[in-house]
Amino acid sequence: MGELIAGTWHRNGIDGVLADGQMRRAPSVFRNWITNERDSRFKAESGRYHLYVSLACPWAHRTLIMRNLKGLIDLIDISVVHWLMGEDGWTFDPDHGVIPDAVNRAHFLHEIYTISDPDCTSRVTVPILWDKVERQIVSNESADILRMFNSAFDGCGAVAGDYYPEKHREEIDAVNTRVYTTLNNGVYRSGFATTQVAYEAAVGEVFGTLDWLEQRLAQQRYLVGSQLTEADIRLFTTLVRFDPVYFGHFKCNVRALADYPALWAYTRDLFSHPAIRPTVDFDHIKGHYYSSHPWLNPSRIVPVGPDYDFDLPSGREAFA
Ligand SMILES: N[C@@H](CCC(=O)N[C@@H](CS)C(=O)NCC(=O)O)C(=O)O
Repeated sequence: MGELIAGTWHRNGIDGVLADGQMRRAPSVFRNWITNERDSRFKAESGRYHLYVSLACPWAHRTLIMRNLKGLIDLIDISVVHWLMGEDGWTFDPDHGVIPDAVNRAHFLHEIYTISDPDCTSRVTVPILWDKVERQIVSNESADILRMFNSAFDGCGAVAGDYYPEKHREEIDAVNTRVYTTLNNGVYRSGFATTQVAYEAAVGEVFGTLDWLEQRLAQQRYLVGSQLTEADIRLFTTLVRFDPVYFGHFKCNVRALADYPALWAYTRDLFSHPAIRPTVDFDHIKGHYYSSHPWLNPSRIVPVGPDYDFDLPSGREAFA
């Protein structure tokens, strides 16, 4: 990777573009950890933490799914930003699906970062896990928030279920690494590339990984072992956006997700899960991407398709 071109962080919401045209994602800066240990600074407690999300964002989406799976709805309340990420970033402008900020009464999401750290100059991203007691951000890294939700609240009302089981951790980590680099983030690297070479490299990786996943999921219902794990949650939020957004908007159009029989059935299987289905909002997803990147879509027209039925039976139960 080359050097970051000065001044491109924050530009039009892109994380950063390197001199050779590759997009690079900025690292998350708040990395505290909630635990259930007695002397923990961020102790797991019902009602203490608040989650800020966008329904459009695949990273925030992961945390919403885990919150549902672990029965944390009554323990951790949420705010949902407006789907448009404009000049001022995320806002709480009223619209369907928006849940205003009842904790800090912010109108712009950047206010939350400033309350937490008045000198903060980092990117303002979702998700954010907020501590009402310390009045600061615990974490703005979705991968960490997933792990915290998976186990930290088990002693204070979370429902049973381990989505990062000890015996599969190595394999989950390995799958996550490939899926993150080449697919979750790969679609962004494809869409935000500013040279043909950088774009073709990224899109090649996207489809290399989709081909690999298709083979794997033709043999088994879930990515690792025989149960739903965080690896599936992390993959799902990219797959469900693939044909509606990434195929066209991010130029990931070698094949459609629906051209992959196992991956398409897998996506519908997860979509039908009672903890997952209510977290998918295609209006926020499509509205966000097609309207928030005017350099990719200057007209901001939101395509009407694809005309898919995510509710079609998946037939994946046969693997169970
Ligand atoms: N590493 C972060 C990335 C989160 C992220 O990039 N979120 C995007 C929305 S999809 C965002 O808020 N971007 C704001 C911006 O680009 O200014 C995580 O996984 O939690």
